[in-house]
Formats: sequence, structure tokens, C-alpha cells
Amino acid sequence: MYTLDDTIAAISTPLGHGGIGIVRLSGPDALAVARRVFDRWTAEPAVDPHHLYHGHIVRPETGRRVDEVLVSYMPAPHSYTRQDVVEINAHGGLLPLREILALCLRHGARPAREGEFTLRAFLNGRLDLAQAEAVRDVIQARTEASLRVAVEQLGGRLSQETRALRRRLVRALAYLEAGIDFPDEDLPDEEIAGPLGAVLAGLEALLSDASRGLIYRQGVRVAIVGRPNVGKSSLLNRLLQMERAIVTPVPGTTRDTLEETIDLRGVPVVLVDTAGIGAPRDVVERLGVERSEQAAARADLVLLVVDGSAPACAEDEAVARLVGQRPAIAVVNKEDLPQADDYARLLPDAPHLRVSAATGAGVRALEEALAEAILSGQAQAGAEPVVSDPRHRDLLQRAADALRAAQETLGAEGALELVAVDVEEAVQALGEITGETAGEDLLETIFRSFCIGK
Ligand SMILES: Nc1nc2c(ncn2[C@@H]2O[C@H](COP(=O)(O)OP(=O)(O)O)[C@@H](O)[C@H]2O)c(=O)[nH]1
Ligand SMILES: [Mg+2]
Repeated sequence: MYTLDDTIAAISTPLGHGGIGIVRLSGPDALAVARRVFDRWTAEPAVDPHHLYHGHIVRPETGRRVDEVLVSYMPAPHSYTRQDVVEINAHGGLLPLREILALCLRHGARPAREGEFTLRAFLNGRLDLAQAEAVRDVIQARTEASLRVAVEQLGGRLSQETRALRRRLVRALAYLEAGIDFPDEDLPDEEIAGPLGAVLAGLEALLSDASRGLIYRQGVRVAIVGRPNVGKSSLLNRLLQMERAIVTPVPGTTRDTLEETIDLRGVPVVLVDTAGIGAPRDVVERLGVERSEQAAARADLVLLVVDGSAPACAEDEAVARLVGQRPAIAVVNKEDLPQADDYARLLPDAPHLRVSAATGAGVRALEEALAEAILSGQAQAGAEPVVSDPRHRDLLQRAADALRAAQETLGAEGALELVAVDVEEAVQALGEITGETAGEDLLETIFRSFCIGK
């Protein structure tokens, strides 16, 4: 299903206005296609690899210049895809880039699908699957911490550790099979039980900080909810350190949900400001309230904001009921005003913090509490987690479960065939991380999550 023998082309930089933009070609005809549209190479008998050539993209039919460009040629295997690659650096506008791409397509290339350059790099063995996924994660990283984790994975740390564990299992499997074929020989324990235990310990070490890695990569959603006018939008602006949401003394100012990301100790935190939950006065407010309820339901953590200068009312109670048992922090806002209520009975199990979104008092402590709630129970060791992708975590888990089952059978002196089946399962699972045993369906799903041009 995957072809490597045709030539693909795409705009590899974001669409919009930019200083430069790049059209990339990969495949056996990359140079031939470029020769047809790049004037410097049309008459050039030998193009120097890894040189930048200055010239123009020209419509061959009319001789009209499309753009002034810098073009480079990276022959196989010394390129991103390990195929012949040509990169055309043009001016970064939508029109020149689209026209250059269209010319390439008309002269022998076909449009690249999502992630197809990286897919080719994978199929040609330049990257394994976990590294290919890291390319996407580097591009999509939202904090320095998530970038560091992705760069480590791109460098092959997860791949090397996974491969080393898998190799030990493959060896153990060979001994197991020998034991099955020659049941009268004694099986040396150090060749089977020893490696199984060691690999399981290795898997557990990788899994131990996986949830922290997942949090860095995926981030968490925090919904700010409360009745109208308690200061939700003011609190959002405070946490963002900018005036993002409109704040007015008029109840019902925020009618729709609004999202912004902050970097909280390396964790990308999506803050969702919501319309106040109360008695809606019109259809827009009613829809806003529904969205607020959905935002609270979808959030990993809820900030329930109340107004400390006013007594708790039925609306506050209603919002607290909506929060229910979800992870939450009660934020008693407007502490700069005379306080009318301590709100202690609202969400009695959640931490309560007094803040003033107006003066900023208590906001640092709130950030600390938020980080604590998000990373609670996570080891805060300096080392970056190795695993940050739920796909990898699940496969490591699958391998670990299979090895535990294998150990159990071994311990109970069960049939070696059964042990072998479980060890094979673990070998298969680990192979799906690096792609050694990945089927086309899996590749299809993974590369579809890339952007076109990557
Ligand atoms: N004194 C005081 N006023 C605040 C504080 N936070 C918000 N306000 C005011 O409360 C009103 C409603 O604020 P807003 O953020 O729009 O509330 P929302 O409806 O919950 O989003 C505005 O007039 C704010 O200036 C605070 O900490 N102290
Ligand atoms: Mg608001």
C-alpha cells in the first residue's frame, strides 16, 4: 500500500505570510522535477549536492518567473527521507508557494499525504516509529519540558531502551523453545527466569514516570467555573498575566467559553474560562451555561470560584453540586474586600484558597496548589520521563502484564509452551513501539496525526 517509488511534494512551512516558505520534494524524480521548473538547473549538467543555488522558479510553458528562490539538492541516502530530496526556499506567501507546488505537481510529483516525508524516513530505516512520533511531538510541544521529552525520544532514548529489553526477551525465547524441543534437558534458570525478571524491572522503571511524561506531553485542562460576577475572567487574566478575557461589573459578561494555555512548571495547562453558571436570562446565556457545564465535565481539574465578599448563595451551591467529586480547588476570590463568608462547607474535601484576582494576592499560592494537584504523586526527580505517549505506555504495560503471567506459569512449573506464548506477546508489544512489528493500520493511524509537508 505504501509506495516509495514515486515523487511527493508539499509546502512544508506553515501557510500564511512569512519571511520564507519551503516546498519540499522527495523521491526518485525529485531532481528531474526541479530541473523542469528551476531555471538554474534546467541547463545544468551536474547539480552539486548540499549546495544552495540561487535562481528563479519559471513556468516552463511561458517562461514567466514565479518567484526568486534558493534551491538545494540532497541525494539519497543523505537526506531526511533517505531518498533524493529537493528543497525550494521561496518567499513565504501563500500565492508563490501554491504556484510552485502546483508547478511541481504538473511536472511529475504528486501531493504528499500527512506525515509522508517522515513515513518515508521510517520505511527507509532512518528513524524508527517512536522517533518518527517524536518528530510530531517536537513540532507540537507546548512547553520547554514537553520539548525536552520529545527531543530525548527523537534522539532514540526510548527506542534504545525498548530494543535492549526486547533483545533479552528474544534470547530467552530461544532458550524456551530449546526447552520445549528437548524436554529432557535441564533449563538453565539464569537464561529464562533471570532475564524475565530483569526485563520486567526495566519495564516497570520506564512505566514509573510515564504518567508524568504524559502530563508534559498532553497537558491538562482546568475549567474555571462559578456563578456570574465572582471574578472568573479576572482570575484567568491574572493567571495568564494578560487581559485576555473581558471583565466588567455586569453579570453575564462572558457568554462563551474561552481557552488559553499557560506553562505551569513545565506542564501545558489549558485554562478554560466559562460563562457564569446561574439562571440564564436569554438563549445565548442558556447555551453559555451548557458549555460551562460541558467544560467542567471535560476538565481534568476544576477551579470553583466564589465571591468571598458575599454570602454563599443557592447558585454557588448549584455550581458546587455540578463539580461533584471531580478533582477541584475552591478559590475564594475578592479577599481585598471585607469578607462575608468563609465558604468552608462548599467542596469540603477540596483545598480552599483565598485570592484577589484584582490585586494578585494569593495567586502564587493558587498556582502552587494547582501544580501540586496536577503533579501530585509524581516523582519530582530532575530526570525527564522517557515515556510520554499513551500508545507507548499501553504497549509497555501490555508487555509487563505478559511477563508477569509468564513468571507465574514458570513459578508454578507450568507448560513451557504457555510461558513462550506470553513472552512472544511481550516481544510483539515492544516491537510495536519501535515499529519492528507494526502493521499498516497502525502506521496509517500514526502518520495521519502529522501535518502535510512533514
Ligand atoms: N474587589 C475585587 N473585585 C474583583 C475581583 N475579581 C474580580 N472583581 C470584579 O468583579 C467583577 C466581575 O469580574 P469578572 O472577572 O468579569 O467575573 P466573572 O463574571 O466571574 O468572569 C468585575 O467588576 C471585576 O473587576 C477581586 O479580587 N476583588
Ligand atoms: Mg467572565
